[in-house]
Amino acid sequence: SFWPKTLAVLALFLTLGGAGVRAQSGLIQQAPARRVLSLNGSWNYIIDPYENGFYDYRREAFDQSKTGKGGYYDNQKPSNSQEPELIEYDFDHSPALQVPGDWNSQDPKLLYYEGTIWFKKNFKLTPTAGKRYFIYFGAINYEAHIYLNGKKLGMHRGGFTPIQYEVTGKLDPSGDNFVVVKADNTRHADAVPTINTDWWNYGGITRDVFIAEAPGTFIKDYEVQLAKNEPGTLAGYVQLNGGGRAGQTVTLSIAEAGLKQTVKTDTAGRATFRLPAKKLSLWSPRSPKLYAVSLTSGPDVVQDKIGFRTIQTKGQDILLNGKSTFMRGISIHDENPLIPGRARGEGDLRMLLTWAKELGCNYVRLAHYPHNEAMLRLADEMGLLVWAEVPVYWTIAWENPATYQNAEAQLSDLISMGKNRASIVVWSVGNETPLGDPRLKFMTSLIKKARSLDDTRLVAAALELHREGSTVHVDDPLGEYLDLTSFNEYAGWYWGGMPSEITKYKFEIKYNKPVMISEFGGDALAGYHGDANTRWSEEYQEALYVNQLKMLGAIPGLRGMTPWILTDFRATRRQHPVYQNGFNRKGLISSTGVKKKAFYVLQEYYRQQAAKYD
Ligand code: GCB
Repeated sequence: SFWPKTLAVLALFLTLGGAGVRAQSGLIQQAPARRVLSLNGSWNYIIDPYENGFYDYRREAFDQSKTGKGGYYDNQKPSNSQEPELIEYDFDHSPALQVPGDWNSQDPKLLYYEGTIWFKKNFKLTPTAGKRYFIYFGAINYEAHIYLNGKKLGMHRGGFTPIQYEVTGKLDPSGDNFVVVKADNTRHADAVPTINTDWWNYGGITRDVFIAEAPGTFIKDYEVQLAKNEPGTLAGYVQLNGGGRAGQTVTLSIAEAGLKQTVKTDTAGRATFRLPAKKLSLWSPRSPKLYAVSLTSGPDVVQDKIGFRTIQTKGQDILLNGKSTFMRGISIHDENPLIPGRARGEGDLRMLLTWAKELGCNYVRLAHYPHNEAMLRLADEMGLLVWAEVPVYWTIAWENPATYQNAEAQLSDLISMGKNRASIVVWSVGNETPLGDPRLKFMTSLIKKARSLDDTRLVAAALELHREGSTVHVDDPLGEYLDLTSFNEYAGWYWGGMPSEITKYKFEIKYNKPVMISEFGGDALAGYHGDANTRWSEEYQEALYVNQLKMLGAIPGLRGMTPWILTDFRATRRQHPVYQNGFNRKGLISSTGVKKKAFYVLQEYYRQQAAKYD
């Protein structure tokens, strides 16, 4: 018939158009700090490569059918009747995986799995009248369909940003509830990221899950930062959500600094404040001062720990709190090489950042996608500047509007998640994207979006270069729109001969902006030794770092770098059976936690830079 098809087309249009991609309009700030019920722990799972739990045998989705029933999200159990129904799945007798955690590193048969896995968890929660409830997932890779007590809450695409749904009125008054997630990590050409990347496609519920409780009207969103170009002024806003949000008073207080201001919300429930704050100790890597900030409105109180600093560029300088700085960085994936799999908790994250500190870093590039919010908070606490990025990587479907919407939604969620973190100084809109007009339009739109959401931080992207003889040109037209000239540069590994030969290269850089080398490096198998020309040896990587640092030292505007990479990490494209075995070996630290020789070369260089700048 006509209608169902039209509706299906409409639904498809809405989904592809992005309306189905965003789970919500704006994330709740500090959701984990509210009264929460954690849903971390064991979740029963069912591997479902044919998606039998989602489609019937005519390939019609159960959750689109008249009854909406029939899918695994029903969590059906045989009744006690004399003629029990045929049910061909049973969550309660299925094995369990730990959440948070990717599935690949938890069961050898799932190492390469790409497709659907269903997860189910029972929980006890008796809702209190007048309270509101929100279910929150830190991240699910990649496409997630989420159901509570058999009813669909929504669908979300994007493997690295939080998902949150209001469940007020949907919890069972008896207190017995269950949540089912269909997680599907199938790669798609028009997805963000696209089919081809150089990291493992870890699937599953990879970050924390909880239910947060809030009063009927609550502080949903806020920003508390120094005003742009006015380091002596605090500015920001509070957004209330719920009935009666207009005309409410909101109090911002930073007791330690003796700061307090009470403001009233407008008809939309938004209140803005501005107050002189000349005596604040500014946040910096050397002194990562965080203030206890409290926001109060009616019965709702939110506490946060926030640092205050300024970041700007002037000519080729990067000014942190007005002072020229050199960003001694390292790139990091959201992966614990020792598992190996996605970092699962604060211990893993602290291990990674502690290694970065040991290297002498004041800066980390959290590549190539949004990392855990806990990582951003740790960077605040430990004193590390952060480059935060969205997975607009390599060959994105530049001309597909739905792909753009998806990328923009991920960028918006990243900025929403990170806007109160002093550590974050750079929003990166992508990595090594190929030149072309559709790409330029896509990327400049993302840059515009980032600036519209946050005009206090720098916007960058990891660009590429091209060569003519021994001249290296950096003139990507995108560079015009960015605050940094940041590019990846693999002399001595992918091009340019042996490490000892690369110092002959000279850089021609089109833009008068601070130069940031977003990547360089080469593979070394820890414990494999040879001379400086023996590829894969620690000595080769060591020589590569020595000569890279010499070569880069000749760039007058050089103001920082994030070599590739802190630790070895799993990557499907790395097939060499002796040296790689499914790992990218560009780590300065091996997959067993051993520091390679090049680690000490960079550490010494950073010691010298720190002496010069700090
Ligand atoms: C790059 C990519 C990074 C890769 C790296 C490599 O340029 O940005 O994701 O892992 O090179 O090792 O080739």
